[in-house]
Amino acid sequence: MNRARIVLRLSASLLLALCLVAHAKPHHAKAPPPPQPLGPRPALVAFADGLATAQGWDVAALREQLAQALDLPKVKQLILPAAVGTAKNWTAYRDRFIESKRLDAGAAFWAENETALARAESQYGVPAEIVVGILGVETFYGRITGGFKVLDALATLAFDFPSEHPRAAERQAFFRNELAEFLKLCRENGLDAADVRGSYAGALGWPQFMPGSWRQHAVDFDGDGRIDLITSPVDAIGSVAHYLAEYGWKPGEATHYSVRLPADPITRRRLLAPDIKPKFTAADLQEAGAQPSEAARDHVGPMAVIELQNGPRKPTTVLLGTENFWVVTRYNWSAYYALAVIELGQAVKARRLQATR
Ligand SMILES: [Ca+2]
Repeated sequence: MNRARIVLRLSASLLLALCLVAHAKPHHAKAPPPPQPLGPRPALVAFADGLATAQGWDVAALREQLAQALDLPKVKQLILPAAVGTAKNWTAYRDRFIESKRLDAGAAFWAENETALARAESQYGVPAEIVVGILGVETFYGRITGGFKVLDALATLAFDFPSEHPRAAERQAFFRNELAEFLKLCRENGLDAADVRGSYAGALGWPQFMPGSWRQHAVDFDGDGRIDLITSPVDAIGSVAHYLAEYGWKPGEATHYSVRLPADPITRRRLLAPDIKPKFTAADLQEAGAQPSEAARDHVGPMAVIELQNGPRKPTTVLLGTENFWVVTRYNWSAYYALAVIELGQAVKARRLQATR
């Protein structure tokens, strides 16, 4: 027999075998089962009865609507925190947001909404670039607002929250409240709850407000008589500025400064301990051996010493966050998020000035 042919045939059967092995792998075995309705479980029924009674809604209809909501496995997976020990990387995080396409979109958004941004700035004291930074990081200026059915996502997290989450009980209670807020919001704004889409956690529209934040902080900024964060960028602009103002934005105050920390590890640890909470005056920092920038030395009010990791090997990024930096973290509890918002806003502003020059 021709030796080459044997090799060929062997190879062919080996290939076939490899294909079979590959296809036998669990993720090829079968498609995941389609999501199932939550059904009339006791906690859901009690919630529906309590909410419908308090609001004067049809009890049976709400029970039915919630029982038919789908229990989404993907949502339960996404709500779990990232694995412990994963080194964060500010440089990589920054590059995801401060990139050419988003800067172009931001400059176009600013040009289209110049009047509304200026009006929000004069009314609430929040600079246009911060609002532009938030809307760019959250949804790429309304392009990515989430594809999950919010009713299903919130019902999943309200009644089938993954028990392996470290703060499962607290988070489940939070999402039960957000579900109630969502149902009220839909009735108040004439939205069909079954149709509204958003993030896996139920965040909505251009600014990705949670339903409770929408009801508490959103404003009708285009004056059409309704608050619409899903299709009105102008309502989104006013609402973001109003939200930050309500959390204590100080007009005219910087968001952050540069600093050099002392080498002594015990002092560094003490300065970093309050994390994003502004606790130290410029004098406190200098007394501890830190070297705040000249502008930071003139800053009145407390500052936070913030350290951002740049992967496992590169030196960290260190800065002083003011109370305004802290206000940005009220939108999303993360120094990485806040700095990305601030730097995106600055970069869009620079691109805009370049374009108009
Ligand atoms: Ca409106």
